[in-house]
Amino acid sequence: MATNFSGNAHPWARTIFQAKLEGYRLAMPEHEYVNIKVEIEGDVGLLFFNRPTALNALSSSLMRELVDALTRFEENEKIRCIIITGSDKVFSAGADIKEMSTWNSVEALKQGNLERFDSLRKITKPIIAALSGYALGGGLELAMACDIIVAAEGTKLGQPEINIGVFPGAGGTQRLTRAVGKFKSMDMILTGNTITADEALNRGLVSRVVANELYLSEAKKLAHEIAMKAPLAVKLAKQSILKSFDSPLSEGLEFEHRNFYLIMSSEDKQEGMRAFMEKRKPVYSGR
Ligand code: DAK
Repeated sequence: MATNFSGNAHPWARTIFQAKLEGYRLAMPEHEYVNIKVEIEGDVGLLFFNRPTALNALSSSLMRELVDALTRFEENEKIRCIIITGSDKVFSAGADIKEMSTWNSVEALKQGNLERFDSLRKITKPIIAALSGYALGGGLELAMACDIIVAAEGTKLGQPEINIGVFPGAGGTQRLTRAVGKFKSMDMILTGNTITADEALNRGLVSRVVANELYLSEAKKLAHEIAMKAPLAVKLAKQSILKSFDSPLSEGLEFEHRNFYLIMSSEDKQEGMRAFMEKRKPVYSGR
């Protein structure tokens, strides 16, 4: 017999069932976040990791809150760009080693953190990671799952998992290799050594490096700049770029061309081109 969760089921049963449906999102009031903080600045949603005593280690409860907050940002039509950041001292020192030390394979699977990392892929709005201090292990993997990375010049980036008897398991072996190539990726992952923000920039691992005190303001400036563009064009451009990681060139080109045909019917395409010809700034509606 099918279970009807809209009926008299216990509220917790309903919550868990709903969470599974929504891909591990657990709906929680925003004011109950304890491991993150969220702010909305105009059309930009900001998410701050907030576990200073654990150097923003990505515990399961932090990851749950992260997915919840990102889903809210995605659903909020006013938000057009998202920033994920930490503090000046640390973006994130990686997955929570103290928590992970108690897990065997079954427990790790049950926690579902891998699915939480992957859930970033469902967010269609651009996500900027703003790094400062350390971006290590799962912290760097999370940044690499974002769309743009702005780093303070003093940031140390690395995959030190090998030093604690494991290796990057949340996308690091794949995304780092695609960003910096096989040889640098092998060097970083097999030694666990960190690299500087400048080296990361030279290797294509980050988008921009700025003075330490400017990383967040630079990320905000960039986010507001993107937020002013036509939202549908931004969404389809992001989708098309991400497609290039998953497909051969011919398939990627076909995907891009279809998205381009699609955008030709948007109101914002009309507005953008009309505004150009009328020598004024466009006003986009998102349609
Ligand atoms: N987890 C838990 N606590 C951490 C932590 C971490 N990753 N990093 C630091 N802390 C805690 C320290 O234990 C310390 O706590 P107390 O001892 O005071 O209670 C506090 O934060 C301050 O740390 P330190 O005293 O060490 O601070 P320092 O400034 O001296 O050193 C450091 C900063 C970043 C160099 C150092 O803390 C460090 O090396 N941290 C560990 C970095 C690391 O190894 N990261 C990789 C973790 S493994 C997956 C998902 C994710 C992952 C894998 C799979 N699936 C879903 C499948 C990812 C794995 C990882 O990221």
